[in-house]
Amino acid sequence: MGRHTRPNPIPAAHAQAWDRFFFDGAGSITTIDVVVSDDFPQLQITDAFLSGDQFSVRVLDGGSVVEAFDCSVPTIEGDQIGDDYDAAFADDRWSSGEVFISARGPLTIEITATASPFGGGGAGWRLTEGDDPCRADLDGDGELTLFDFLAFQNLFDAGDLAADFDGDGRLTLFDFLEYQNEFDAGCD
Ligand SMILES: [Ca+2]
Ligand SMILES: [Ca+2]
Repeated sequence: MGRHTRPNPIPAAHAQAWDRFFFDGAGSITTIDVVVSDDFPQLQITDAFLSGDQFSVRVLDGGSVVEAFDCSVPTIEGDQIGDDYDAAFADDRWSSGEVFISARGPLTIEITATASPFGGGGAGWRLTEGDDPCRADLDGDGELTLFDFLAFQNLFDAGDLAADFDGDGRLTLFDFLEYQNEFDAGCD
């Protein structure tokens, strides 16, 4: 069991590249301080090197959990892929997972190794581009309610391009229709 801490926030300009982290056996925790921006809101985690490790991830704002997910279960132990994180992320022999982070600003990523057949290893993480899977939740309370509809209407009436849901740079009836579609589709 061990605890690794990176005290310095990773500059956003570096956030697109995969960065390596090391972990000890199962139960060890790695914490990484980041600054999350609109440019790179998608957190991706992947095991690399020898397959078989598995992770559980939380994103913390102070003491509050703002996102949490379990990485996939690796399908095999002991296959070697080196530090090719892109390949490992796409390959189900290596545990991986991702989440869209809604919160912005300084946050802490906490990665717990939940399985580690070789007693430790190396893995990768990065922040990258991503789309909000629930952008219809305009008031950000995690549910789609009448208040989100009202918030949309307010943005639209104010000429705020946050209401440009079809992304054509203008506010038209089609934004209303797109908003309604996403609202009806729900967030899960
Ligand atoms: Ca809402
Ligand atoms: Ca539009």
